[in-house]
Amino acid sequence: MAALPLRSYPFPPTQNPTTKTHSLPNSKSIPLHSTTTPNRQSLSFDQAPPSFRHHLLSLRSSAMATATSDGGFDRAAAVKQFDESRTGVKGLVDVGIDEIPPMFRHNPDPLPPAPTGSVSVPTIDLSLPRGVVVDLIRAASHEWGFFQVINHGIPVSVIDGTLSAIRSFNELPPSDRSPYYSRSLTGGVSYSSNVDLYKSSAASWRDTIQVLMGPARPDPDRIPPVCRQEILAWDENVSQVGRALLELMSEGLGVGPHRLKELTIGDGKVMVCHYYPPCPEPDATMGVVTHTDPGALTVLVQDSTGGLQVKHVREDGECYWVDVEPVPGALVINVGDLLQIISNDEYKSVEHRAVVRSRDKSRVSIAVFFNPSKRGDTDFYGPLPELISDEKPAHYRNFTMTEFMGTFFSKQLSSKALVDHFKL
Ligand SMILES: O=C(O)CCC(=O)C(=O)O
Repeated sequence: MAALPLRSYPFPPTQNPTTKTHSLPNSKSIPLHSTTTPNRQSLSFDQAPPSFRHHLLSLRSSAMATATSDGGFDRAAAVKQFDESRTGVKGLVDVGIDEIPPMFRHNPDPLPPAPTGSVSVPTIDLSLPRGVVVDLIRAASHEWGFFQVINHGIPVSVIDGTLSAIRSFNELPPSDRSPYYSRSLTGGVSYSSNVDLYKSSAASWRDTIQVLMGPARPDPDRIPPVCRQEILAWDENVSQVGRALLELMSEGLGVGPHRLKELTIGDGKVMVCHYYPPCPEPDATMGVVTHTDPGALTVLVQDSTGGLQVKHVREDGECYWVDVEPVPGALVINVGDLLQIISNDEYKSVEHRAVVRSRDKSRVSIAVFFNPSKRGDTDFYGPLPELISDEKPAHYRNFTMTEFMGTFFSKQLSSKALVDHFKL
């Protein structure tokens, strides 16, 4: 992650993001025709306007090989040229590459996938009696840090429509997407590839729209029209589910239903809408590298492609990557670092990643990160006092959100060190 506005991922800023003084880049100059008519087709190279074709061709050659004078690979130059193309990873696919550029190559991960059918992330039916749901969520949050929920109240048609709107934006002609491309989150909305592009050692195969949804929403005009209504409605829907889950998880800690909400968790929200284009060499790259989520709670929806994997230590001590199998209509919930700390390790923040699965299919997922909106110098976070006793002393010290976020942004996205940093 680079410059300051970018540092909002996955924490919303404390200032009001509706300030209109900066980009969404050129938002006032985006031609109407490019945004009011959703184009649900991918653009082939031949269909691109001639000026853009030239741009795409130079992008292809520079992304494939950016040579240094000693014959080596100049990663910094490749990254810069890729970023300046302003069309993301999808822009590479649009020009028909048949191998991935070196800057996207990752080292293989030695951890094996779990044997098929041996273990699976729990799926919890929220329509079961409340006491049963609380117990199931408590157990899943403790053992897995991840679970899926069904019967959460969001219709499948809304889920499908939202995922499809995100896909539509990413499959607009490149010349229609690129005016939105920006690493700046000033204004509360950005579209770019790899939030940590300039920091990571290998880029990942994804493009992302980020929207800071709380405590204040951005000016809706900054969200691309082709997915605007869907993104705003998704925020409404997920916020309701998020609040309900926080109550259930609060009860699961034995501190009453409102304790976590009192900490303003649920009010600070960032939505990230990921698009993973089809990939000519899926096994050579990653969608999202191994990481834990720094905030309190994440609510994610994914399409039917699959690719999200959770690191899980089985009862026999073996550690595996376990697929979070797409369940139609389900939401994926996971505990973040902050909630692990607040719960004094009752709930676990678990490492996860997204692998790239398909040579010919794109994948869409939308994650909403919930964080406290109270960020003052006297607002301290740490293990809830109710959970601390002589038998169960505090595992972490208290800190302000300023210190917490500063620590997060000083590490790479893949780091697991945030929780350790505050350990006593
Ligand atoms: O796309 C996914 O399934 C995972 C996304 C994710 O882990 C993240 O945004 O932090």
